[in-house]
Amino acid sequence: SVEASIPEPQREAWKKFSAQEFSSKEEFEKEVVRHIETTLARSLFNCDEAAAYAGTALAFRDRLVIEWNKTQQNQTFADPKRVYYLSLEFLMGRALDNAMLNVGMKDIAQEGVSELGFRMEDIISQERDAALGNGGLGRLAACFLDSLATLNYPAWGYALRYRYGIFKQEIIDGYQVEIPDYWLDFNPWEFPRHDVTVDIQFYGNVRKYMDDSGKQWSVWENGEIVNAVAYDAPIPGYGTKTTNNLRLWSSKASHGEFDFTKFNSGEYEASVADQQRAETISAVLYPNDSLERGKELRLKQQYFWCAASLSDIVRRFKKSKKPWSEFPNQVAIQLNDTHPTLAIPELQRILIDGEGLDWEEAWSIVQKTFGYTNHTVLPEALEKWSVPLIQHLLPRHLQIIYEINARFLQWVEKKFPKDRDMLASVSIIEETQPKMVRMAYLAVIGSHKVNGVAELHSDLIKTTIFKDFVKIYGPDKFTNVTNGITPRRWLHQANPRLSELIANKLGGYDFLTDLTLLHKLENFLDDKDFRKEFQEIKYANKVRLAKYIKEAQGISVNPASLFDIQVKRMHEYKRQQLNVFGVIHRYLQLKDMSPEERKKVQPRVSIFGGKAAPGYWMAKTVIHLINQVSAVVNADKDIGDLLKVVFLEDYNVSKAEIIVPASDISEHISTAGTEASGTSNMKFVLNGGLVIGTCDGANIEITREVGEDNIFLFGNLAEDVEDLRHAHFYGGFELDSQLQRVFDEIRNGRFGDAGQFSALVNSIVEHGDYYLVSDDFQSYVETQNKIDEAYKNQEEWLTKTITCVARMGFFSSDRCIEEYAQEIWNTEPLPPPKENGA
Ligand code: B1H
Ligand code: IMP
Repeated sequence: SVEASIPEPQREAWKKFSAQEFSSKEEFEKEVVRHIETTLARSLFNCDEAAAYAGTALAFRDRLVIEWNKTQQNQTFADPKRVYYLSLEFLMGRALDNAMLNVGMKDIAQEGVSELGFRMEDIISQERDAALGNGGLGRLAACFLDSLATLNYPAWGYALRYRYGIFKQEIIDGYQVEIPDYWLDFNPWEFPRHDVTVDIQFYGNVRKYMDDSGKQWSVWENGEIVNAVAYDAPIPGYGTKTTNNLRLWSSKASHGEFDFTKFNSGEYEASVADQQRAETISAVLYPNDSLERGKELRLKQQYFWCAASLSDIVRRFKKSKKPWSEFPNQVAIQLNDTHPTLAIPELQRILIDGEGLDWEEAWSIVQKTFGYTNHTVLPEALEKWSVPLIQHLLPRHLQIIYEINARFLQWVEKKFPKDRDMLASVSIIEETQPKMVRMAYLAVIGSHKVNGVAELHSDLIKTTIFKDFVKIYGPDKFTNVTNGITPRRWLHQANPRLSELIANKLGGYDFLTDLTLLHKLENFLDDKDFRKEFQEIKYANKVRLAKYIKEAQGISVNPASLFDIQVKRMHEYKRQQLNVFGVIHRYLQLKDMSPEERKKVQPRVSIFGGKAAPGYWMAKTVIHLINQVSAVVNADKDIGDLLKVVFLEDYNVSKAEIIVPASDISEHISTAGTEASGTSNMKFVLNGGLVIGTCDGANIEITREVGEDNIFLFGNLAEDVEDLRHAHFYGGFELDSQLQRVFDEIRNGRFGDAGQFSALVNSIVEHGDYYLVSDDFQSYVETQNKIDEAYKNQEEWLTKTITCVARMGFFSSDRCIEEYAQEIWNTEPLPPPKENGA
């Protein structure tokens, strides 16, 4: 604040001593050693790789902080419209490598640490992943932060500072075991802001009163107060000084909550228990991807985070002393799925109960401020909260939600008189027992734009879950922003040799900030040296992954084999079961062959990885089956290198950086219409791998970009899914004979105790095969055979992979952010000021 400023006469002295960035190798080394000796109190006789990591991270952290301060100062001074990205998940991964590359000092640092006796790779791998997310939705948020900073948008991320991120997965006897991820022992990237705290209220009651002027007010009172404390992390852009902020809220007992009478009367434990209860709110990330479970603590997390973030945003706005009507011109808030939907009634509450605006004026501000991104149409993922639960926890918000709904329904009634069905179908309140609040409807009604994350998905939401809202609002409220990925992490960082090769050909690294420049690679399709090196790099990446597989899983694989990879959260709709049934089928065929026939077979390694939600029994069964198949196949002397099956433990962002560059084929084989977008498909192709996929999510747009000849599509289309499901129930069920054989072998115990897998098999043969595994099996197997054939012609394969890389420009998250900025946020970049001499 202004009062905290250093007085004018002393500023010269201050500036003289202002922190400076290191800019040479020697200065860097000096900083590393200083941090190890003073910040860490270690010495050259006591410096392991962990300490070297800490010293390097702290040296870079200082650099980031200097630019971060300047960026924040500049944004405060210019006071432009800011973007606030509210996401319960940010799957950031490691920060050091990203910081070095974005700042552009990795080479210097690499030489520096080597002079001090370390290897950069070893140092980098000391860092723990910041794993505050489940999967695609959380990683998308992380890619967006990178793009926002790189493009100089004044933007903040807001989330929770979970003490435990997504669990670590161990595989014991073929089963998933979850280990808590306590990741905060040493986290140099976060800054506690003990001066930035917000009181958050829960429970209590609402009292109405009239003031002297006759105006009605509602006060929410007598609740429990929990404290939100801000922790900030710097987000450096690539090739720019802009360094944005990710603000994470941590929950703490408020002083009111810490009961000193209990404390003094010897009930020490009871008072500490209260404290712990408050701290539980931000304790743990819910580990469900695309599944809602309606737990009270989850609702508490959501409100705690929304209320803290909005209080912060409103406080910042009020510093400018602009009228409230200006709020939507200063603030754009993007809701990452429905998880932050409570921000809508919360802003309305602040404006009417706190600031005294009347309903209409407040509501118009709310609607102009929010945008909502939908990430799924799966019914089990659509959030609903029970009315009694909200009533208990947030009584004032429930009133506001009812008022929003009443006014909305009145308005709909005028547009569609006497259409009772329409009113029931679009009501925010579902008339079940108990009544439920449909969060997606609240999000649609409270936002000015709603977007899906790939073209097919954005079309589907308009014809399914939000069909009636399209009738009500017209189609323009609904739009598409196809997902993207940051090429900085997913090409430059994960695949430095490929990035360098491309830079050599294109004459520099401009493609990292304008990915469409990759199209020029098509000019080098006939360049022998380029082709050779491209191929060598892929091979080296496969060698690196093979080495990792040996270390981590103890399985030897031949890097000359075709690497077929499916890594993503374990989910029935993603159909890892289809993949493993295909693997079993392949194994059975190999067993049937004569040694002569086997010689003609393309050797393959099937690599799986991914976590199952701890309560998702079917997904855990699929993990178990993969591990059983792996044990049987890998030990079979007849098979040798012709087929290896690997389940990689604990798939996460930093492992993805090793896995993604090493694929020949990756699998994106969801039942058509179920995967909203997918983003790993983009990452694999950008790194020179081809895709086997269904016509689903972003696969469709990848096909549009790379051409049908360069992707292996199979399976039924989204438009046919409903009829097929219907047919399963009413038309009887005929199983594909090859799949029948796979099931027979599972049932006769070839892959261990058959009882373990009966529910999995029965979900298909007896319970309707909801995900259409049997319908797509034949087409899947045939397409895999085509892949074997195609791979034998290595020159053609190489041409395909290079062509694909060249055509991936569209999938940069920079393109997405520009679309959001123009179509939804109406914001402009704020480039850093030119510095003297720069
Ligand atoms: C996606 C989720 C999700 N869609 C609920 N929905 C969650 C829903 O904790 N929860 O309750 C967590 C996650 N995640 C994914 O978003 C889609 O399935 C992908 O297709 C998409 O690429 C990704 C990013 O848009
Ligand atoms: P806000 O106050 O929460 O909007 O946070 C943005 C902050 O950047 C503002 O508090 C600015 O005052 C603040 N800011 C301005 N200059 C600096 C700085 O040098 N370092 C850190 N924050 C700064």
